[in-house]
Amino acid sequence: MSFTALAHDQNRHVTSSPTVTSPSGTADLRWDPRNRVITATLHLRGLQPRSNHAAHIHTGSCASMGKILYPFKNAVADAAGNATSVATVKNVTGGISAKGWNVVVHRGSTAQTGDLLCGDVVNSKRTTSVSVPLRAVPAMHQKGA
Ligand SMILES: [Cu+2]
Repeated sequence: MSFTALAHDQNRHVTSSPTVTSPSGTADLRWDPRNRVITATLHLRGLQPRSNHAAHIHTGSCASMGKILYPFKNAVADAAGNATSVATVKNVTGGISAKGWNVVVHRGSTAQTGDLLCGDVVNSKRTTSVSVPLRAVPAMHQKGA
């Protein structure tokens, strides 16, 4: 974010062009050992307004993504490009994996649209609550699933 002073050029009326932001977000995973349910909540920002994104927990890592493990409800951005989505996963006896999971937000409404954001789930202390930062997936890593 830069706050460079804008030249006040009266001849170039600047209409409300949207601020260019890059997508980012977090995924908060919480495991309740009593009912063995993982509740995962995506918080996304910087999306295209009204865009629709498939999101999943995949096996593997962001660098080497595996198959879909748990689906989120599709995340639908509001007019400001923000979105939230929840996944509820039942019968998880082992809790949040120490490694080998990653959270993926896809570019469009299906898993075949490529990968927009990804974050590796790291839970080496085996806690019941993990916050996963999501980062843009470089185009070179696009696999489309
Ligand atoms: Cu996926």
